[in-house]
Order: sequence, then structure tokens, then C-alpha cells
Amino acid sequence: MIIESAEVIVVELPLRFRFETSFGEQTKRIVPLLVLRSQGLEGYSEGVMTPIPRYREETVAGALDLLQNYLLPALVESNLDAPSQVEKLLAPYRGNNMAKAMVEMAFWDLWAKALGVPLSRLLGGVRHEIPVGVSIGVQKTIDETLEQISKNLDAGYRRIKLKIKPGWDVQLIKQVREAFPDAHLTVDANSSYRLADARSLALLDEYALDYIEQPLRFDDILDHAKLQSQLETPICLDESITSAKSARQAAQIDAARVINVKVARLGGHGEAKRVHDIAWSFDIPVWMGGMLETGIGRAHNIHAATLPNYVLPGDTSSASRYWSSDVINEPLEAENGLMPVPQGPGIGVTLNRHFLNTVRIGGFTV
Ligand code: OSB
Ligand code: MG
Repeated sequence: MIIESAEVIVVELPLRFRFETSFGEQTKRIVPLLVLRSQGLEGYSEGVMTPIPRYREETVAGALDLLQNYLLPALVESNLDAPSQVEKLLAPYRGNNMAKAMVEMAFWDLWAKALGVPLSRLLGGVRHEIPVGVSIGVQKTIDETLEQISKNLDAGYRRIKLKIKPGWDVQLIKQVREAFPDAHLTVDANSSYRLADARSLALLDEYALDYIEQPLRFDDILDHAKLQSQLETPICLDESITSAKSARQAAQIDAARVINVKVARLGGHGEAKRVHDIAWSFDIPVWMGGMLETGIGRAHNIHAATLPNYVLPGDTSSASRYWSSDVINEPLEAENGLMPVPQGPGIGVTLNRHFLNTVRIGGFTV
């Protein structure tokens, strides 16, 4: 299959809620979308990097430069016979997983469409719907948090993840647990603690959390293992897992008893599947994370989460929670905490070109 052209469309979309984490707050997203074209077909993907690098290192500006001047020129007019060949083509470029993931993921969509099958089938998926929960940001008050939780449990979501940071942790979780004794609860610190905080984090052991996500540095594995030896609550790694290698090393030293897989953070579906497989071989359950995706990234994530070791509810909740208008034509809505996998070839959703034109702030063609 020869890639005939690549188009990047940058859009700006307002979020329906203010999303506050330990690293800052977000009220909108700047989203680069990629369209790859071949034989009358189009493959789609979404970039999850941010204008300011507060989650991991990648930025929108850096990704656009890399895509326009290196990654897409390397791809266009190449003849590629499998997604693994795209990975090979991108391998010489170090890091920049999210930018590389855009290329690899759009190719998977295109490839699945050329074969006329849903992406989940090509990836080895075994589910037609995936269990989902919600990620709730830091709120102004504990009462507001309780209200949010109640609303989302009533909507059928299967687990509640709360963002925490030093000073917004034990008191919050104590009150939440009292109000919701049976809920599946987790917390996500987004790297806001240090190993020296082990004793205060151990205070959370009392509240039967399913796991604590990424308490320590975004690039650390070793200190997480030291922390795990002082905690009952399982540690789940997010930011620190950037490859199958880091997943294996975390598993080998007991730094992660759960793994949050984000296809985009890992550089694409190929590496995400290898992380899934390694975790499975260590009996480590995984779940599909999220980066406040539009319908394009969300559909990719849903397909990837159909693999057998995605046994815990993920962050891929209904698109309508995030957006008043989405960039795709189809709804992606969970019911009773289950997100249906879009059927039809590839990721199974289509771009709403009319809406895109109203929110487009830039882009280019290669
Ligand atoms: O750490 O999982 C995270 C959003 C942006 C960046 C990092 C994270 C998140 C979320 C939200 O927790 C997940 C979602 O609802 O898409
Ligand atoms: Mg996280």
C-alpha cells in the first residue's frame, strides 16, 4: 500500500468541564488530527500532546515540526505492507512517542479499512464492549466532588478515579469512602509526591482503593518499587510506562501491580499490544487510559481495549462528557458502564468535515 498524501488538521476545542490535576488545569484542547490517504481510503488519528509539557515532555509545536519535516515525508510515497513496517520507519527517531503514535495509528486505521475489518479484529480483540469508569479532576470542595461521584455512579460508570495532590488526599478519600462504601475507587497523583511521602501515602491504605496511580516522578520506576514495598494499595503506573521495556522492568521489580495503557504515550498500537502481553505474562491487569481525546483518539482506544487483559474499567467514558460537539459524526456513548466498540472497517467512525472547518486553527499537507 502506497501512502499518497498526509494531511494534518489542527483544531481547538473547548472542554465541557475545567479539568484540574496536580500539574495544572485544562479548559480546552489543541488537537492535531492526521489523515493518511491511499487508494481512495482515509486513515485517521489524533495527537494527545499538549501546548505545555506538563504530563510528559511532548508539545504540540514540537510534534507538528517533527511530523511536517521528518516523519510524514519519510512515510509519504513509501510502499508499506504492514503496520510493523511503519514502526520500523519511525524507529530511528528517538522518543516522541505521541508524534510517532499519530503516524502508526492512522496507518492501522487505513490498513484495517483496506482489509475491510474492524481495527479491534486486527489487534486480536475479544470484546464487543469495554468496561469504563470516569476520571474526576480536583474540585473546589469535597462536597462538589461527592456530587460529581454520585452523578457518575448513577450514570452506571464502574469505577471512580479521583485526582489527588499533597493537601488534597487523605481527608478527601476518607469522606468519599464514607459516602460510597462499595464503589470501586482509585486515585491519580500525576507524579506529585516523593518517596519521602511514603508514610502519608500509606494512610490511604485504610480506604480500600483499587490502586494509586503514578504517585512519584513521571520518569521513575525504581522509587515506585521502594514505595510499593511500604504500601498495601497496589501501585498503577501511567507516565512512567513508555515502552514494553519499561513495562517489563516495572513488573520485574514490583513497581507496578496495575498498568494504565495509553496507546499514544507508547507510540502506537504495536507497542501498546506488547505492553498488554508483557503485563499479562506477569499477571498484571491493565486498563485503557485517556488524554481527554476527541472521537478519533477515543475510537482507537476503544478498539485497543478489546484485548483480553483489559480487565479493569478504563478512562474511555462517553464523548459527550467532554465535548458539546465532537469531530466525528457517530456518538461514542457508554451505557451501564459499558462502551460499545464501533463496528465497520477500521476505527468505525468518520470525520465531521463541516464541523472541523469551524474549529480549524491550522494544518498542512505532505
Ligand atoms: O493522568 O490519566 C491521566 C488526562 C490528561 C492527562 C493525563 C491524565 C488524564 C486523565 C483523564 O486522567 C482521562 C480521560 O478522561 O481522558
Ligand atoms: Mg494518570
